Amino acid sequence: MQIIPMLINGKWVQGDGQELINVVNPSTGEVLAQIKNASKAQVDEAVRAARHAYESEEWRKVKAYERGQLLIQLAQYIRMHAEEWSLLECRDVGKPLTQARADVEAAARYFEFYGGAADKIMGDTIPIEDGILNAVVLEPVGVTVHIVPWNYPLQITARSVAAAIATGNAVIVKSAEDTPLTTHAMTKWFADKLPRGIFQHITGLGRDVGPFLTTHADINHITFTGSVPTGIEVMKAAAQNIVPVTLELGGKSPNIVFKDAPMEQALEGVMRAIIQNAGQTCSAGARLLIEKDVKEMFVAKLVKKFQTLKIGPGEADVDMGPLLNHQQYLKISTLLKQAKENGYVISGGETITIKGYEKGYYIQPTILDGVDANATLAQEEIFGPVLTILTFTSIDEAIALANGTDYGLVAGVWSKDLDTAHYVASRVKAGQVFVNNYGAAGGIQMPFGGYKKSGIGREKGFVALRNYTQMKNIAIRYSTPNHDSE
Ligand code: TXE
Repeated sequence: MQIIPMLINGKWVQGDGQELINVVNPSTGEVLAQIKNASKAQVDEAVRAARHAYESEEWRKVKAYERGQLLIQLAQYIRMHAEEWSLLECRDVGKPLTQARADVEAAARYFEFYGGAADKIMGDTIPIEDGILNAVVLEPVGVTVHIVPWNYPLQITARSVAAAIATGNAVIVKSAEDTPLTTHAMTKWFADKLPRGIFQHITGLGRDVGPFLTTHADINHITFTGSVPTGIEVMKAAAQNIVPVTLELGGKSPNIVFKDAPMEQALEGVMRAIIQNAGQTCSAGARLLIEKDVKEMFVAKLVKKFQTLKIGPGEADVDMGPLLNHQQYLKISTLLKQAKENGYVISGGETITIKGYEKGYYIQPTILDGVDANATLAQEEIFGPVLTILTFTSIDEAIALANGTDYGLVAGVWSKDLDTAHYVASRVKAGQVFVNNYGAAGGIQMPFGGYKKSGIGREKGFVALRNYTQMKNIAIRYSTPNHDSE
């Protein structure tokens, strides 16, 4: 069985930890590979190597456009090996191949986008007075730590790593214990293309290895995507050394459907928003807010659509794959059991056993109705294909429901009326609002991040480059030669 090695200080090494941690294909239960925990000493070595590489003349001398070219080469390499990387992601996460292929293409686009941006990260000049040139320059922050979750491992690694390398930082990635495979593939590519220590990969259980990184005194930034409780831990750890964080912590995002919505598009949009990646998406459309007048019609059609979905192993390229692991499966099947006992399930609600794939973590896509807006099922992230319906009778009630959770990542508004759409978009507390679509095909270029407990800061787009740069103001006094000679 392959033990996925880490890349630390230019060397391929296994974690010092004794325990072998299985990396499992959620579609089949097959063990794909194993990892070991990095020790504190290994994390220290990685941080020291990153610091040394970052401060080196060798890295300083790499021109901005050369960093960009390197990232664009990686994008090209990813496209050339798209099928191989898609299969890795499909097996590691359990996602349908079509989704895995979209993730691989998105990763290529992140490297291309930030590769293109590398030599266009411009500062500013500020007028002060005659004899002073005041320049604002953007410098790299230094050593950046990237803690990646398991739901979109390749995309989420790519989006922050690409921005951090484009801006000239030294990067340490901690992959999620369940899904290290595509990060390992990326590490193999970077290994001989970058100076030693500029890109490193650490493996291990988050609760054990994560704090070695997040409490380290010699790192300069942490990008974390994951749950709210772990986000709080990361933020507390970072506070000890006044290290800035970018946090993306998921949501309970609403799709708000008005009676004048483009109905067929809304139906498809609402369904896709919750079944994509089996609902294990930070921006999943987990709540349907539906106007009372059209509820019966809309929900009847939605139930029909849900019931035609094909569920199965990722490699069969079905509509929906399994959940990621036993922990997620247990959590969600327990919630569904309670929902059934309370009479909320109007479609789905059962676990599924698929012949030949009995060890896979399959559940039916599920719709819940009758849940109180303040109940856990309508408030907390479930992170599975479970849609909770809430009903409204006025636009202000819709907005209050949309804003009535601790989260604020994404919202969808479905209405043909410009006034309605714009009014809602301006009042919903969410980092991204989509009108008559949901997700805008991924949106590499669009700032992404949350209001409230959905996080701090923004990823994606040009704005994310700011996460990895430090602003320095340089004021230069000069005098004219004639004045000097007087
Ligand atoms: O998350 P964690 P888990 C949510 C989702 C899911 C729940 C639990 O609701 O059901 O979180 O999933 C690393 N210091 N999201 O337990 O713990 C860990 O190794 C540093 C939403 O997987 O947040 C992994 O790499 N790192 C989310 C990453 O943090 C630590 C995506 C996420 O783990 C750590 C994933 C620590 N103390 C889960 N503990 C989204 N926003 O999309 C763990 N990690």
